[in-house]
Amino acid sequence: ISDIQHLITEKAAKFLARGTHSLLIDGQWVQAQSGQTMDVINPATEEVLGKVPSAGKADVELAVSAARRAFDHGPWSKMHGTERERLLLKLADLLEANAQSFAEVEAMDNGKSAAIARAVDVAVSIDTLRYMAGWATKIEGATNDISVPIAPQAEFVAFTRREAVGVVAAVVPWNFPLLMAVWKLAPALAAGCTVVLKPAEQTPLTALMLGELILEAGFPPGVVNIIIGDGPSAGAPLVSHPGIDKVSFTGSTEVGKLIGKAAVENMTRFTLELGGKSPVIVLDDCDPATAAAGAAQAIFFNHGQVCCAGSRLYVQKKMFDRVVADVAQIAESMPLGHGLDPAAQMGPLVSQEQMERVCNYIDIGRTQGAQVVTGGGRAKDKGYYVQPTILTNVNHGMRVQQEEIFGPVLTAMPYDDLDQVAAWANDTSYGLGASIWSNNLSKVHRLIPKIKAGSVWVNCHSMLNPAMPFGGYKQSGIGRDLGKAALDSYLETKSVFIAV
Ligand code: TXE
Repeated sequence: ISDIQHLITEKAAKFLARGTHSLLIDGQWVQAQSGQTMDVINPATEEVLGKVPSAGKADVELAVSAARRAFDHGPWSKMHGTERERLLLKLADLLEANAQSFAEVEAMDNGKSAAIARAVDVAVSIDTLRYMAGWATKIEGATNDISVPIAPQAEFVAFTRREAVGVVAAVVPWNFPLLMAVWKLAPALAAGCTVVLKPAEQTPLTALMLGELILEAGFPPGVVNIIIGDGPSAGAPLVSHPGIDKVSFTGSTEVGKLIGKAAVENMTRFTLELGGKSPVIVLDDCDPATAAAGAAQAIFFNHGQVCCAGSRLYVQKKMFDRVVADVAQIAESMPLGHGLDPAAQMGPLVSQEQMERVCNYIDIGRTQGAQVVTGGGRAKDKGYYVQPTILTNVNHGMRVQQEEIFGPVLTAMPYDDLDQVAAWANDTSYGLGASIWSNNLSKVHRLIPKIKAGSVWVNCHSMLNPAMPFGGYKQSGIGRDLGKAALDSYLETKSVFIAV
């Protein structure tokens, strides 16, 4: 810490200087029952940034019991929407006041730029808390004018109530650690649920900082519990616990399927936001330089570790060479460096494992006949950096064209006409996002309904807003984060008939 102390806020330095962190269970900071800890690694330096408890089944048990008590009997169960709204707004204000510290810790834990973390991760977390706070006072059922055929003379008052689903297990990944935690916490708390949050083991720190603000804001004990641990030891017992009423997961499709199966055993509700292989479709009427800049942003933002990253580029064949050359030039001019370096545009990938996985995919591409236009492997000797990479000469039979790489690797293919590109755009098992680059409104409108994806962006990519639902078609998931759709997924509907 002493080496970088001058680069970061006093609050961030103090937090990191603790060295060993704790779990948040029932309003208390505690160590794992087993006493075990694990290291948190700074991916830019490969050094240990701190230690966190490694939770297991016993800690899951305590956290779920605390959340259960808070939901069933605690003061939370008697708090009205106005009170939940006030607490969520207070949390947003506290996060805003500490935005820089959160951005710096996120940068060191995940590898991303602190400036981006502040402008995106932290800023959108604040917006999401404020947006969802508003829903807490707007949860409404409906009254119905009904008659019942078997008793036509009888009169009824009939209405629906929306009620919090209960205790939520929120399991989140490492690419946007704080933001993903907030995407789950904000609607769950607005709805009146209590939560056990499990951040990714690679990036647990900002969730723990958020836990401190949650206590400071005044959320009652047990309303939010945070356990740190890996998938098999902590995630699996959490999502299969019978005390959990709903699981909300963001992560790989592989683990999403395991979670879905475990949840169905207990009829636990679940929403899954999973992987993607999102196409970027460039039509022949648009400015090639603008499309290239957009395509580069679509894949290289957050080093390609974005579930809706634009990882497949399709350019109408007469513009293909020009657009690919422009994206390659942008890739080659992007400085790589650690998250606290203001000049760096791309940082390291999150972990050694992820770096190796991405480099392995580039090698698979080569072996299957892809041509490397730029990049092609690891950058730097220290830190988990991967060169921004573009592969051409690819086809839909190749693994690099079908599987989520989750790194700064773009595949590019030329196409002839709209029917062909629409078919190719849909020719993967995923369906999270897609972007269309064109000024021809009629062609754009003809393409939008053909694309099987939860989000379609026109002349932009990866645009998100707390008011706009986000989620996947096909194997990219079930259900939606954000928007009213997210709030609804944390509510049950009760039908009430009163004979009068
Ligand atoms: O994801 P995991 P990993 C994709 C991306 C990446 C690949 C592997 O392609 O290369 O997944 O990343 C928890 N029960 N995405 O292995 O395992 C885990 O502890 C319950 C896309 O890191 O899905 C973490 O908190 N939980 C993605 C979370 O699941 C389990 C973001 C996500 O980890 C569990 C991340 C289990 N059995 C990776 N096993 C996106 N769509 O944004 C693991 N976990």
